[in-house]
Formats: sequence, C-alpha cells, structure tokens
Amino acid sequence: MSVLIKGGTVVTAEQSFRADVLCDGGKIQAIGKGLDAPKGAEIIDASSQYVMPGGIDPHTHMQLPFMGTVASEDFYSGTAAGLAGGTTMIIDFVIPNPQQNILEAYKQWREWAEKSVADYSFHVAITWWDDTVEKDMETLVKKHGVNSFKHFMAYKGAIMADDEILVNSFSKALQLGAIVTVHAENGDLVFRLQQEIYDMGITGPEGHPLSRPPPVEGEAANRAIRIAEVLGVPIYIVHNSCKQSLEAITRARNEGQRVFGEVLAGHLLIDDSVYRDPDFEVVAAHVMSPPFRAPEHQAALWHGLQSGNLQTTATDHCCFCADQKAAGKDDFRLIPNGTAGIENRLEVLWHHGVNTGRLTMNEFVAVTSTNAAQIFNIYPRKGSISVGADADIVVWDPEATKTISAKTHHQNIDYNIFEGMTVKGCASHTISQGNIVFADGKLNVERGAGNYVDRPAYASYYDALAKQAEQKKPTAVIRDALHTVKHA
Ligand code: DUC
Ligand code: ZN
Ligand code: ZN
Repeated sequence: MSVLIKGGTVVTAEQSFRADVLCDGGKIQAIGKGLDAPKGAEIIDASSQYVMPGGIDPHTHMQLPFMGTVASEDFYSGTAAGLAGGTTMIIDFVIPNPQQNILEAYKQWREWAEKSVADYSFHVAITWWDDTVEKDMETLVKKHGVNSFKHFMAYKGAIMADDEILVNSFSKALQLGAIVTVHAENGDLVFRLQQEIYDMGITGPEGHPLSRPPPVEGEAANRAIRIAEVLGVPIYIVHNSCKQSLEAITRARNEGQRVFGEVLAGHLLIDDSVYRDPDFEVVAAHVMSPPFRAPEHQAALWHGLQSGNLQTTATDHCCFCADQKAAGKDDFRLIPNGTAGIENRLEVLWHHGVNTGRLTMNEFVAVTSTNAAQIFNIYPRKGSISVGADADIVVWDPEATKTISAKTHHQNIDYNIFEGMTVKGCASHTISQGNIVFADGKLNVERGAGNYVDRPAYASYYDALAKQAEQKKPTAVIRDALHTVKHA
C-alpha cells in the first residue's frame, strides 16, 4: 500500500520544510512539493500539521518477569499503545536470570516479542559472568544485531552487576564494538537503607523513595562512568532522575569522554509529592526505580536536555496493576517497581517542552527519536525523514488537545501517572512500516507486524577507541617509562 502525506511541514532533527512525503513498500520513496499520488494510494491531508520521524522509546520492559510477577503490558498491547502516541519503535531489554544462559534468554524474549505490532530491538543485560557469557556476548553482536549491553547496579541478590562484572563486561563490549548502558543506583546502599527504614517501622510505600536518595544514584553513575573512562568504552546512563547523576555525566562530557544520558518523561514532569498521598494505591502506582524526585531535580533535568548533556527521552514503560502492586502492602520492598508511559511520552514532552519554549521542534525530534537512532546505530534507517528510510512517521496536530486518563488510554494498566494532564499537540496519524496504523483516535494494527531491528556494532570507531584506551592504561604508561629508562 502507498501512502501520500500531503501538504505538511516536515520536521527533522536538523530542519523544518514544507513537503509531501510518499511511502511505499515500507520505505519513504519521495519527499518533495506537489508529489502525485500513485493509483490506489491513501492520502493524508497534513496541512497545518507536522510530519516527523516516529518516536523511538529506547527503554521499555514489555511482559517483564520481575519481582515475583510479570509486567501486565505485553509486546502486542505495549507496541500498540506506543503507536497510538506516535512511537513507532521500542528498544526493550532481555534480562537473563543470574546463571541463565544469555543466548537462551535472548531467544525467549525474541519469541515473546513476535506479537509486536511495531518494530523492536533489544539491549541485553549482563547479570552474571563466566566464559560462556563472554562468548555469548560475541555471538549476540556478530550474529544477532545486538550492540548494547545493560547493567543493573541495583537489585542486590537478584540481577545486580557488581564492579567485577562491570569491568569484565565493559572490556568485552569495547572489544566487540558495543555500547554499555547502566541502571545507576548503588545496590548495596539501597539494600542497607531499605533494611534500616523497614526496621524503623516504615513499611509503607513512602519507604521506597527514602531508601533510594539522589546520592545513591549519583555515586553509581559516577562509578560506572569512571570505570568506562579507564577502559575506554562509550557508556549510556539510563533514566537519570537527579542532579547528581546529571553532574557526573556533564563533568565527564566536558572532559571529552563519550557518555550519553537518558531521561524519562515521568522524571521530567512528576515530583516526589506523589509519595505523600495517603492512599496506598496511589503511592504504590508511583513506585519505580529510581523514584520521582524533588522539583529542583526536574528543573536540572530539563536543563540537561536543553544543554545536550542528556540526549534521549524514554519511559521505562513497565506496567504493574493495582493487584500486582498490592504484593507490597505490608512491605514496600515487595512492591513491583515500574510505571507506564509509552503512549504519552511524545505528547507530554511536546506540551511541556515545545509549547513552553524549552525545546524547539527540531530538538523535540532529536530527543524523542533521532538521537536514540544515532546512539544505537540505526540512523538514518530510523529517526529520520529521508528517502530510503523506514516509513515510520508521526503526523502531529499541534492544535489538538486531549486530557490523559487511564479510562481512555490503550496501555494495559489501570493507572496513568499523567492522569488529568491536558496536553495540546498530539499524533493525528501514525505510520508504521508504511501503513497507517493510527488515525482519528483509532488503532488499526496487525499482530506480529513488527520486525526485529538489527543494530550493527560500531566496529572501526571502537577499534580506534580500544587503541587509545590501551595507550592510556597505567600498565602501558609504566611500560613506556621502563623502556625510556632502559634506553637512556
Ligand atoms: N526500574 C523500574 O522501576 N522497573 C523496572 C526496572 C527498573 O530498573
Ligand atoms: Zn532501571
Ligand atoms: Zn528499566
């Protein structure tokens, strides 16, 4: 099927211009003024609308088995909800259990994701270490299009990666031309604080943020960044929620280190007052890690996006309904961590970013799509409006308004953290692989239509980085000094 998007303003990360866009065979075939519609083409009238690359959410957890339950949103409903909000691709996470073969876990997630209605890819978490993990990382990069490995520095006793794992995995990733990513929270500190808070008699969900204060995140971010610096590997810090981790990123970037930072729409827009609600269900619905922070952190995170020290926005979409959250009624440590947002990310960022003047439209495209495509090496196939790119497009009506509610959202969760927020600017049409999958508020999706997206390694650039890192290593410096002495 061909689709002609007529009369709109194309907005990319670099520029804005009036043009029609013709999609056919899943790709963008032509961009220009006055394009003719091929016979049988569907036509979208985009006058007074913006035509942008579909959103890429680089951080989701569909149907994740976690904390004794399974996330309620699966790959079908989750990717559909994304399309309803203009997000056309996700990068989800394979999270092997400790000791589980990581290739086997990867295959399991691939199977679960076959029902996706939009394109998807996977970061793979390194939760334990031995020779087989090292070998399987290589297979994942060379045979399965994985170019990013995730490390949870929290969740002690479960999926936490300690420093030894970080060092081993970071070194291997560099060798393979893969980027490393971390969930930065000091798991030992969280564990200790959780115990102390619980022992003080604070058993309710208000104990959750108390056990994960900003320095716990800042310390871990800084540690991961410094380990990556010594080893010379590029690093991406997921869901920065506070000034402390942003400062660690900013400092390293100013020193020339290749460090990237992600921020969640939720952390930009929701503060820690949600944890003071008297209702268990409301507080538990906001239990995620890292937690929502005091308003001063939100202001800093917006500045991080504006200055370019944070490059991507995501959701950490990980849904648990009220009955699942109730598992922690008497002990906050047992509340499954996670909140939703894939459907609303673009509209809340447009409303609070573009409409307020914090972001230009082009910056909006960069932080919702293009930067993620570039960092994870799928640009310009994704994240661009260019001839030959995948026809993953959102047509955006800047005048449309809507009030967000769990009663009307497509997400498979009984709560919406943006409940009651009225936004101006929403997706009028979403095009995925050249098909109109969302129009006039209605989804028209096909189970299994989503494709797995291979993400190639960054081979030659990383070779140069590896050489550079080798020369800077203390062992190399000592070798050079000894050599000089010997020949003096
Ligand atoms: N944080 C969450 O809140 N949920 C899933 C995993 C994570 O790191
Ligand atoms: Zn996380
Ligand atoms: Zn996550």
